[in-house]
Amino acid sequence: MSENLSVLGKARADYKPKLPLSLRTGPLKVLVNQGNATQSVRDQDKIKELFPNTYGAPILTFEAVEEKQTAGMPLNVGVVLSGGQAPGGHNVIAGIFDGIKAVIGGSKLYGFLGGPSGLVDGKYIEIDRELMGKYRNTGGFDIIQSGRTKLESTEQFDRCIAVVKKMDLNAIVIIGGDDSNTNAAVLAEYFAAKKVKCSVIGCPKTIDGDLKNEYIETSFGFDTAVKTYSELIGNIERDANSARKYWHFVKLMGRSASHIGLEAALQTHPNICLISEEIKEKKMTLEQVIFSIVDVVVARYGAGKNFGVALIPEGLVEFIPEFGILISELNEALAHNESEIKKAGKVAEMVEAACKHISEASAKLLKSLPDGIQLQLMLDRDPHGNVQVSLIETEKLLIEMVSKELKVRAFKGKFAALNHFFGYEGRCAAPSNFDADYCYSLGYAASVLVLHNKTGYMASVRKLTDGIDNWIAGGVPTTMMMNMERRHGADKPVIQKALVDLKGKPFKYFEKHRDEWARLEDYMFPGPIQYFGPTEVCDVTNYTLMLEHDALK
Ligand code: FBP
Repeated sequence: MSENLSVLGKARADYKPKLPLSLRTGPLKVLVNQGNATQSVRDQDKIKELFPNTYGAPILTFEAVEEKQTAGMPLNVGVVLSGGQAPGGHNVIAGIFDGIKAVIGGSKLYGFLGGPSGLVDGKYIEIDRELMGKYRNTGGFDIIQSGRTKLESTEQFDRCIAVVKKMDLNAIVIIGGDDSNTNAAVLAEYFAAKKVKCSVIGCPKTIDGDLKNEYIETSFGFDTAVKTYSELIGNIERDANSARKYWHFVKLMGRSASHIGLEAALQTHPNICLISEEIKEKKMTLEQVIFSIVDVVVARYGAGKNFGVALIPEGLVEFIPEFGILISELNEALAHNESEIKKAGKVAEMVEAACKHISEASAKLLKSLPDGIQLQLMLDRDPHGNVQVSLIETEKLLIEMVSKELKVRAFKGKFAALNHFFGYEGRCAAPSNFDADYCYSLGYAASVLVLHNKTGYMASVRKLTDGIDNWIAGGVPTTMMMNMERRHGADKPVIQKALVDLKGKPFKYFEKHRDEWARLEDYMFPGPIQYFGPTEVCDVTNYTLMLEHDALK
């Protein structure tokens, strides 16, 4: 790591993340309360059959007590950072580090290098106090790097077992999103079936905000990433309102879910914000989506405002029904005929080859798209079978189609549109105070789960808008969040993604205000994340969480 810490970086290194009261007495004095047996969100029989050893475990909640609850034995723990970066990952590791060292000084933390492949290949480093000290409260995953290898084959699992035995590990903590935590659950089940005494614990990470439910109120990193994007969007709005000559189309990361776009809209009040989940619910065609944008452009022009800001979720195309069908047909076609389709090499030939394996309607749509988008739709899926939506230039597609429609409508003004894509700009930002504290608490909670030999659990910290003292730490069985979904042309057990709830309070708030935001320049400029200063400025979390918990003041 670079030793060139900025002035802020140096000051930030001294920040002491806060823990909830239930963890503040140290891991040994934590009472683990067990709830009732649980079941998966859907497909219970199938998930139970696939996870016979780990299914049905109870929810766990931690409580600080006076008496030690268990003897302090040395723990050897391996940690993996998996998938896309999210602010606060280093603090999760710091929480695990401090937790196991508080059990007994001789405990050791190892970091597997480069994501899950480091675990399979036995590539790791020991994370000691000095190394950990350089990464506290920093963004990024660079302490041990990340990767997207999917753990799924028996051969990989057996290699993990060999590594675990050689390193004499008590536990592996996998810090990842829905797919990586699915891997963690499958690995936990495999270890349990093979009587390997090594726990597998997950931690909920992803800027996308789509790994959430009653017990996982938010995934870490969402808060910081969205605050970073909102700062940039606010700056763009101010520029648009000053120059009054451009329309800015801003695509935002977030995969299938529009949580990032919705939260950024709540923070900045743009003129347009598309919500993929709503488009799907209303079964809007691509043409209708374009018309809805053009209507706003024309109305604003009519009011003398030939400028504006539009937010576009990166997963949009998957939710426009005809695109959704095209993508799932292409997924199947590529899963079974990839070499035949890709052999051609040239886009037009690949399109021809793909069209032989998809419906007539999808073939027509694919052929009608610009070359660049055709190619982007046929790129390799990620190791989990997801289409790589961050590589599809939806913002450019929309600009092109809006321009065409404006010509059809004989638009008198000049439509000067600029495109932006915000994703990487926020994924490694230094964690907000909220993420710094939340992540540290998640890591510390993971160390308690390890101490109590729990496996197949995800660390959980709840009541996140109630003040840190009252946060409830514990563990949730990962199988509880699972259902069966189609991936890579086959049905697989996966953690159910949490998409934007159209009946939820964040969306309802947005729906109530968006027409006004479309017409007016009610822009909000959130500015940069503040780390030092009054608590109402520095410790405030995001609108999504506050609205969901009726905590918006
Ligand atoms: P995760 O689900 O792994 O947390 O992904 C987060 C994310 O930033 C998505 O928003 C985005 O689509 C994807 O990663 C891009 O990842 P990559 O840079 O590996 O293509």
